Amino acid sequence: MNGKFITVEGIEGVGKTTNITYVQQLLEANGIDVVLTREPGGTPLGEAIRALLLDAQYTGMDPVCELQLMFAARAEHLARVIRPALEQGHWVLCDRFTDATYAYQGGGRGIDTGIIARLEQLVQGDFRPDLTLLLDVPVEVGLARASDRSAPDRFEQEKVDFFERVRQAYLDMAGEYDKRYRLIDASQPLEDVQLQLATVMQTLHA
Ligand code: T5A
Repeated sequence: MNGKFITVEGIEGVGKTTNITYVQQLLEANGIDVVLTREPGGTPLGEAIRALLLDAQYTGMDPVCELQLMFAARAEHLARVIRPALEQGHWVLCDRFTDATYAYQGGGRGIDTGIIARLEQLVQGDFRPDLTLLLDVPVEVGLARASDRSAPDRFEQEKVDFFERVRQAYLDMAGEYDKRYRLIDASQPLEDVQLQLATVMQTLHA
């Protein structure tokens, strides 16, 4: 595959959606064709699964059901969008990917990471992101930003403890996979966050 696969991760309200288009602009300014996509979602079937996953009427969904829906949407996304785009030489910029599963279903829900790794192997084989931008803020900052913006979805109804575990799982992965991860302090004003992102993306071209 010719293109690079870049993922953007972090807890709710950290600024992924706000900043991913900025990263897209940085890449496009360097003449790179970018496919912007998201998880769960990214395909018609994936977006239908996303609607089920975020719908607050399914509060209390069984964690194993939730886990399998994440990977079901991902299999479709890989087959129809991500792999074909990379094979055509595009770079793919994805708002969340499998690290979100390790963080939310692993860290947050407490599902054994060995089980997640088995599903990851089934769905992805050895395929992994080339770069992961982890936007990090304290949980209370992220939740306040998210709640200012819209009514809470099924995940946003979780308690602070849940998001503390999710954040810690992300920080643990950033430590373990330090070659792939770049940690961005997203508690700063937006201009400072974007300066950090521009610096990281510059080193990618160098
Ligand atoms: N999920 C997903 C799993 O459990 N497992 C998985 O495997 C996957 C793939 C998806 C949900 O699914 C879960 C995780 C999620 O709960 P989502 O909509 O993709 O949901 O994710 P959310 O985190 O809910 O997305 P949000 O839109 O809430 O958060 P963002 O995108 O991080 O934040 P954004 O950009 O919308 O910004 C939020 C607000 O903050 C402001 C923005 O203007 C906006 O109003 N803001 C700032 N304000 C001040 N300073 C800054 N630096 C700011 N940056 C942004």
